[in-house]
Amino acid sequence: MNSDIKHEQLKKWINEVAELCQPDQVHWCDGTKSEYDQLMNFAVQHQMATPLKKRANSFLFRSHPSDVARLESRTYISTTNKEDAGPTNIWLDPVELKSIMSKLYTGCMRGRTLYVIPFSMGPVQSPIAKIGIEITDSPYVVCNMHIMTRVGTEVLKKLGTNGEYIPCLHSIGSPLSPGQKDSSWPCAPLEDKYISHFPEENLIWSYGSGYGGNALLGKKCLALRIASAMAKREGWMAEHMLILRLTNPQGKIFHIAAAFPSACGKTNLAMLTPVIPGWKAECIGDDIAWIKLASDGKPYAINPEYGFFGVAPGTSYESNSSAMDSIKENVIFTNCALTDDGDIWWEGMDGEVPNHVIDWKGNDWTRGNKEPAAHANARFTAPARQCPVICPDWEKVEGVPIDIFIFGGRRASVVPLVHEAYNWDHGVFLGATASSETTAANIGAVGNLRRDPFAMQPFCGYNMGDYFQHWLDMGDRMGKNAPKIFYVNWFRKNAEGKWLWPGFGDNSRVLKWMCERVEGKTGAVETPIGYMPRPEDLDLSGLNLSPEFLTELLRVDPVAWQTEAADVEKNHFVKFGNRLPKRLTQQLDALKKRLGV
Ligand code: GTP
Ligand code: SPV
Ligand code: MN
Repeated sequence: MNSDIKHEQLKKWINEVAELCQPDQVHWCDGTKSEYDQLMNFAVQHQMATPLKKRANSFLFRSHPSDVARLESRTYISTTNKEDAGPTNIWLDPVELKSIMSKLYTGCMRGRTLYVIPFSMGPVQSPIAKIGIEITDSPYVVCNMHIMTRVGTEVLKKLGTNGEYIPCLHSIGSPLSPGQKDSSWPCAPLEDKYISHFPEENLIWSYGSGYGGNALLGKKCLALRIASAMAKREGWMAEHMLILRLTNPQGKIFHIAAAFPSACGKTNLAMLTPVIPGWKAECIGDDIAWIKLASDGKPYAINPEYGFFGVAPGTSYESNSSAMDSIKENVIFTNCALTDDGDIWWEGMDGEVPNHVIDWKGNDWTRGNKEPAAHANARFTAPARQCPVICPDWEKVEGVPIDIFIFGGRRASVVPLVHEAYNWDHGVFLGATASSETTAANIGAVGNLRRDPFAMQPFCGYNMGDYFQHWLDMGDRMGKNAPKIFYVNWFRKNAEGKWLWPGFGDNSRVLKWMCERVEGKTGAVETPIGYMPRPEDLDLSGLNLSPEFLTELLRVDPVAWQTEAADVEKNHFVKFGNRLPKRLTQQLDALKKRLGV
């Protein structure tokens, strides 16, 4: 295969890495089903994967208990000047970081195969797409990349003899000595794990973890961290956003892009089943949007991915039937529980809790056990084309025109169900000050309130202050074509800790209000934080929501919001120093004034 590769610079890079990492062999991936099958066979034979009797061509992997999610504390943005990484990223000097990692990479693939994965983020022929080459020593990563990205010879063909690509070097960091038995999820200890980005040279080096965004480098590393820096330089946007198409009963189409932090509802909203008669929703993407302004002045978005890497716990026919129907076959499950009849299970699935399963650690688990059977960040990897509500235009090379941007997060209190920005700058302020409770999608404390601007806190590959400015600049360029901006919170709770809002399919009620706002067909009231629906502006037909719950969902507590504003000023905006756009300070001042501060 190597001899067929016409791209000299690519071959040179592969040879250099092979010399450094010293694998037993090099395999160029062609993206075919037979390649996938061979790798899965290998994983099954080496007790890394369990084939599932109940789901065709589907496999369960159990990760090492130390390697269960993204690792923000070991994720680096490495730029020449520290200020260019900004206050929200962990920075290391590129020379120092490369020296540390080169030592780790030395001989790290001994006893293993080096796989070269040519992949495209976005439909191969899309003008918005980008090519990456991931080197990895993990068959699990190769199989996941097969599902999550477009892999194979088509990509190499497009690359030609000198095409541009983003080099993504990954190793699990666990060489094998001759005769050594492999473990079922080899990885390196925490202190040797590095997920490193060099945005000045569009380069990714990841070492030591085999899980999710740490290892499937097309996703967060390329499509968000590196792409956001490229987008800033080149005048487009790389966002942590789902994309969905909503069609109203009159047949009018709306495209919505929504940014929520990890494990805060993107996959669920992307696939929602509207509860309001006559409204139809179709999924275009569930995690990432790449957006470019077209000649008509509108922002067009593509989903750069090819599959879903979705949170398993909580997914059920009740909450997300489209996700359940997407995962019937050809799926990789990670850290789910295994039932006695050879299926997967997790907390929140429909039906009875099984009496006995093998939990995500591989141990016997019986009903009533205090520990969850599936890890809270257990995931499914499924081809997007298997989604029953995938939009027929999901692979349209020019993307779809966005009408509405939504920001949001997980807030048990203070933040109402929905509010609308007064204008673009106010919308950018809403994005820039977004906050959420932390989730199991990252290794670390869960439930801690933090600012997560634009749901990009862990994913912006450059100074977040400059990113805010980029949003303002894009708005200026779009002018009257700029989408309306909304902010939602599906997660407000009452004093007893109960969700006030049913969520999931009922979120269509809120989307309907947004679409009618775009059309100028429905009312709203001005509040200090933005426009909000009056109870009568929301379509609540058929919903059994108590008046007290509705009042609480739409309540804006001025005192609590004064505290929010003070927190933004004293703990958030200060971090950005002179990189904070003046226009956002003006928005904060205007908010304070509306709050009477
Ligand atoms: P990442 O893949 O990490 O980026 O997550 P995501 O933003 O796609 O989140 P996802 O849709 O997978 O939802 C995460 C968790 O939140 C799941 O357990 C869901 O069941 C739950 N969830 C999603 N939407 C809602 C909602 O509207 N209301 C409530 N209460 N829970 C929700
Ligand atoms: C997220 O954490 O936002 C994810 C999962 O989508 S991972 O691919 O691990 O980043
Ligand atoms: Mn995500």
